[in-house]
Amino acid sequence: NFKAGPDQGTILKKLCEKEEKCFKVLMQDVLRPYVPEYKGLVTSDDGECSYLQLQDLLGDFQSPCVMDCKIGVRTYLEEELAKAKEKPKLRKDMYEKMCQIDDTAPTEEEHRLKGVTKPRYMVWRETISSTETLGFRIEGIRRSDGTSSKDFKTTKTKDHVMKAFLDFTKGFPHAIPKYIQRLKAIKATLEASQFFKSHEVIGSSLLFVHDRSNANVWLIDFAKTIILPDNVDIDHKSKWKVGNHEDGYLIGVDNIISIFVTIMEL
Ligand code: 4IP
Ligand code: ADP
Ligand code: MN
Repeated sequence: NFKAGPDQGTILKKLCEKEEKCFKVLMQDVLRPYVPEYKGLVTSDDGECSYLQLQDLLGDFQSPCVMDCKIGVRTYLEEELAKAKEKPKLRKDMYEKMCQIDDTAPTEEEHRLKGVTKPRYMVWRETISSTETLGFRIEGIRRSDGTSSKDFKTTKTKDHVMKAFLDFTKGFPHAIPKYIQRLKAIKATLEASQFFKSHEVIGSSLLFVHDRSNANVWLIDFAKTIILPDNVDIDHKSKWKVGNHEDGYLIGVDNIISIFVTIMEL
């Protein structure tokens, strides 16, 4: 997905200033062991582009299996919602992505306009997947043979998700208790984290990685993680209402833990 970094065991991700800010804070937070190490900025030779140099989380694995789960009940910023309300911008690409999955999903008007707003598309994606109900969704899985699948857009029920987790860990039973242990540590650390207390975490993922001998989980993708306004506190599990900034992050973590625990007891 990303370019290899100049230092061994690192990758380069296109700079997003919000994300850089998060990584800087995270390097000083109790969550540090659970995110890729941030090694600073790198500029391309022509000086055109800047990149975040991050620890390659796959670096210590041999033929890793990788799963990306996007966490939270909401996948767009309140700011994007406000913008769309103020001046609705129709997205043809999102309308087309919608039709590809279900050509009966757009309303008559949306069909006529051949466009939908971004929040309309994002909310629809949340409702056809497990995001709305379970607080997370599977974005993609890569198997040890290198083949990958992004075919989880309509994976919605607990049962359906569990089947996908079972398939992901098939042949690697040692990974399941390791994932549970790590997720419990992540949950406890989130509850103690000043970063987590002060940020709205949107569109971020948990990255699951295992091979024949190891398994681990990290928090990644802070491009849409933003600091909360001074007067706002969230608990990351209360219902989101416009303006309250809740993200449902802990709902997702709890449900993933509970699904892995169910799998382990099978
Ligand atoms: C994508 O929808 C993802 O939600 C992207 O999030 C999002 O980028 C895209 O918005 C949206 O079109 P599909 O997954 O259904 O293709 P991510 O980058 O985490 O995958 P943002 O910038 O919101 O994160 P646009 O506006 O970038 O197209
Ligand atoms: P984007 O903001 O473009 O969605 P992400 O940060 O979510 O980018 O990363 C996209 C994918 O790249 C992830 O699903 C994961 O497979 C891979 N990835 C991200 N960060 C790392 C990392 N530090 N090490 C290894 N792979 C990573
Ligand atoms: Mn992203």
